[in-house]
Amino acid sequence: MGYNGEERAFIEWYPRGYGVGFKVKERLFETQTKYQRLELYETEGFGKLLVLDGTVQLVEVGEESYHEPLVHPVMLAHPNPKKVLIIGGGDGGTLREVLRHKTVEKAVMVEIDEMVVEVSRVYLNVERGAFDDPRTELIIGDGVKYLRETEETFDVIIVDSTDPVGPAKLLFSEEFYRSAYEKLNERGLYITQAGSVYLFTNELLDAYRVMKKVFDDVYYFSFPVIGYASPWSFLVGIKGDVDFKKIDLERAREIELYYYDPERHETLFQMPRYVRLLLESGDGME
Ligand code: AG3
Repeated sequence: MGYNGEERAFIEWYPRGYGVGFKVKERLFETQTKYQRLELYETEGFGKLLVLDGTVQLVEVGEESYHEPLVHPVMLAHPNPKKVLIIGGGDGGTLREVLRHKTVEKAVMVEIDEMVVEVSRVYLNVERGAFDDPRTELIIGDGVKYLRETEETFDVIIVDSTDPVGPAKLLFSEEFYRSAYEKLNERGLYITQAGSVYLFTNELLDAYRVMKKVFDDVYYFSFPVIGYASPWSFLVGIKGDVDFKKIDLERAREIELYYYDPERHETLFQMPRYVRLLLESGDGME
């Protein structure tokens, strides 16, 4: 894990010694926030790199390869997403993509760590005005508690958290899924990032099984994300009458996209064969 000053590289180490790294020009800073260790680097070719507790959150060049598939498929599968909740997402990239949808009247973002928001605002070219959008409501607080207690309901809930293996584990619990289900409107979609397909396969399978207990339907998909151990997995929970395999292409055409291709939506569902079989083997179980 970490920064190798000699080689001037930052490498994130995954299980079994799999590394994802960037050559860096310099470390801009490192600090311990109330919740986690935050590091910021200037990389050689990918802009700034944001690291939390040793894990890569994003590089500026290519962050859309994560934020686009996290946001647009669910937004375009919902017939009219007006109210959206984001849990985590402190850098503002998810919020920025949500606000590109004209249907959105209100986007609530609940981030636990104010420092991540502050650092991103000042140093990163990611939020691009999203925090100042009049439709945005930014809450610094605990997403689990917020979801349990809020009286508001949402069309889409997006969990942009750290991995299912660390402090964010609670966001992958049955209790949390149940409060999300409860706070979705009659028709709603829930999406969470679910880790590296190859390196966190067990966590992905666990999350899928638990989500199946709670949501009316659950879909999985993967996407190659720059900066993470790809392919990266995403899980979608459905409430009510929504078909995640179908999206609104007309609305999609109003948004210029670089990575996620709405005209090839069906290619999202591509999984390595053994993972698909593992996921499907749980389908019949209750
Ligand atoms: N949220 C997802 C971080 C997961 C990365 N995991 C890892 N590198 N091990 C990132 C925040 C982007 N908005």
